[in-house]
Amino acid sequence: MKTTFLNIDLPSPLVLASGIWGTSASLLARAGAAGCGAVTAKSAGPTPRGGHVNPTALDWGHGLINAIGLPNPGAEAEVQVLADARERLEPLGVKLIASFFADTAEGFGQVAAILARARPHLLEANISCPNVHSEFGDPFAASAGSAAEVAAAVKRAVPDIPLIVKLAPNVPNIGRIARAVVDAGADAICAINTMPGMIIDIESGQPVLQNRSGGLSGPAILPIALRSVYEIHRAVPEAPIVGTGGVTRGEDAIAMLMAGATLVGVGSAIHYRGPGALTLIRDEMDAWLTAHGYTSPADVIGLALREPAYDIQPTPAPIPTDGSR
Ligand code: RRO
Repeated sequence: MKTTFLNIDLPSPLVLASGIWGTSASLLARAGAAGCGAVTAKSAGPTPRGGHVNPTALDWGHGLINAIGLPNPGAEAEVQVLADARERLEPLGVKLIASFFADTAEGFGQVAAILARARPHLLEANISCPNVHSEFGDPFAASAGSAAEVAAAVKRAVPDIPLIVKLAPNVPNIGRIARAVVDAGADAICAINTMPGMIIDIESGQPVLQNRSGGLSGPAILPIALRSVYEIHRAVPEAPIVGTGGVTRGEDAIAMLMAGATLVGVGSAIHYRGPGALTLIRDEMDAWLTAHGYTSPADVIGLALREPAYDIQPTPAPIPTDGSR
């Protein structure tokens, strides 16, 4: 299950997605010991934030919805969390991804420069949180121009740590945004963040989340993530992708690789399958690859973009002769 991403060797293609288990060094280390190749910390911003008021998360039956609201200790305090996590992950060979946000492109660069003191292996610019619209306006991921500005500002501030940019699914052409971000200097793409949505409690006639809307994750968004990754791989074949969204089983992760991902992010699956989810998914992937004669996860990357080797012309339905049509 060994994998290479941007010339960095990882013991597994699975990545702990940001926002799940990523709030302390001990949780990040626990995820690292459970089958990940890399773990992503919860996004940190320029200053400490408390996040939104409860209710902030809900299992609505086909997935989760959250509006946690970017709670974090601020970049300066996050440096220690990342440095501790890195030390604990080192013996496992598991790599650390520092996730961060800001409210201006230059701010992204400044936060990245602070977090870089902890020497994370990778940086992930979170330009796609769906839950702070009322404070920050449209996410930077909403347009190619603003997304590219962030990528360029971070690369100027921290040229020597590879940069992943995390994109939003709710755009008309995610491939075009990925192209702009990579042309501006990003090394890789993470897709997707959660999908904006709302759950309404019909007894009170009110949205359940205090923030009213939130981000959907879990099994319901897997097809959205697969399509996004496929479109990005088509538009920017040279950029590796962390395919994230709705991966709950090993088979989902295989589909994500086939869509064009090099690594596979896992988040809500930990809610569904418990702390052992990452190990289960990794072992299921391994078993599927072996059963199908593949020797490495890399063997199936992008398979879904090939022209089908078989005739997929549908057989026309027979035209009824009894006058029924
Ligand atoms: O904290 C959140 O509410 C949050 C973030 Br930063 C994000 O990127 N995605 C999400 O679903 N929730």
